[in-house]
Amino acid sequence: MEGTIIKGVGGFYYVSAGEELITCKARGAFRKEGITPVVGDRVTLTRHNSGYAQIDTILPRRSLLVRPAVANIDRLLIVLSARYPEPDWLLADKLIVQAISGNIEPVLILNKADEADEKVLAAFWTDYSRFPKAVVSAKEGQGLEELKELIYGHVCCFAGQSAVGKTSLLNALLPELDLPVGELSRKTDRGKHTTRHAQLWPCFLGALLDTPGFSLYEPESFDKTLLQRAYPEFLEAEPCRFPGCMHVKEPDCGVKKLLSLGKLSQGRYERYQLIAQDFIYRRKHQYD
Ligand SMILES: Nc1nc2c(ncn2[C@@H]2O[C@H](COP(=O)(O)OP(=O)(O)OP(=O)(O)O)[C@@H](O)[C@H]2O)c(=O)[nH]1
Ligand SMILES: [Mg+2]
Ligand SMILES: [Zn+2]
Repeated sequence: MEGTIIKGVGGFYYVSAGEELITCKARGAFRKEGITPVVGDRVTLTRHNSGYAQIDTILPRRSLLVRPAVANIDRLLIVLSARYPEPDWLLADKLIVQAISGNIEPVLILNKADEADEKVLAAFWTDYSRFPKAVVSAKEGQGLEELKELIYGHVCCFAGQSAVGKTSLLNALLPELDLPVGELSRKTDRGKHTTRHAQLWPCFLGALLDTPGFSLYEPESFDKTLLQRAYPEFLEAEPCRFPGCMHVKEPDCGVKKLLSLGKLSQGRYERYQLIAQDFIYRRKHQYD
């Protein structure tokens, strides 16, 4: 039998197969082999006369994300909150890099448009002009039709810090779900991590995955093609002096020239520098 893992909690996997939802455990050998089934995985399973069904194999994945751990996603819906919490642009840029390295198309979503000021809106439109995107409000329903169009026919996963409104957007798109949403902690202005597990909801001829909010991620690799896809605006640059230029400290860098001509977003470039320097540091120390 074949099915899709829609949720995994405490060693149990809930697998949707046809019209059924089957509670499974993973084959014992997975652990020894260091394999972990994740939400979105297509699996084969066997049922037993007593006890839980067993996941026997994980079918080849067409994509894999590490954080959140989800498989077979086509699009990563990176949600930023216009306000409360303030948009975490650096996390968004890191998630773009992560999506691209996992072979997933990034889509930028600015939620809480009802509370957005002009500055945030302008930054969102310029910094992400080359990516598919939408400005929405889960609260007031703004932009939901555009969001639906971005989702239609794709398996999409929400990602972004706690309290940006990922679950609220899911509720706005699929009101029958009526999932619990959280508040902001008044003391820390941080989310409360209301969603605890990734879960997949089939809809719009594709699926939506809700995930817990999180705030840290470090990309593992940073090769040239990844860089070009995560920073398509760099493609406008003249060739750099060094072919392996990381556009950070090297002389005669086309990207820095683009910046000095005002043709590149200062914010995007500054955040790029942080991500690239981090990566260069980790590459240097990976065998320490
Ligand atoms: N003003 C406004 N508030 C919103 C909007 N969308 C969500 N919120 C509020 O933001 C808070 C957090 O919403 P959630 O949907 O729980 O956020 P989340 O991203 O799922 O958070 P985690 O599950 O913790 O990762 C709630 O108090 C929502 O009511 C919006 O469009 N406008
Ligand atoms: Mg949530
Ligand atoms: Zn360069």
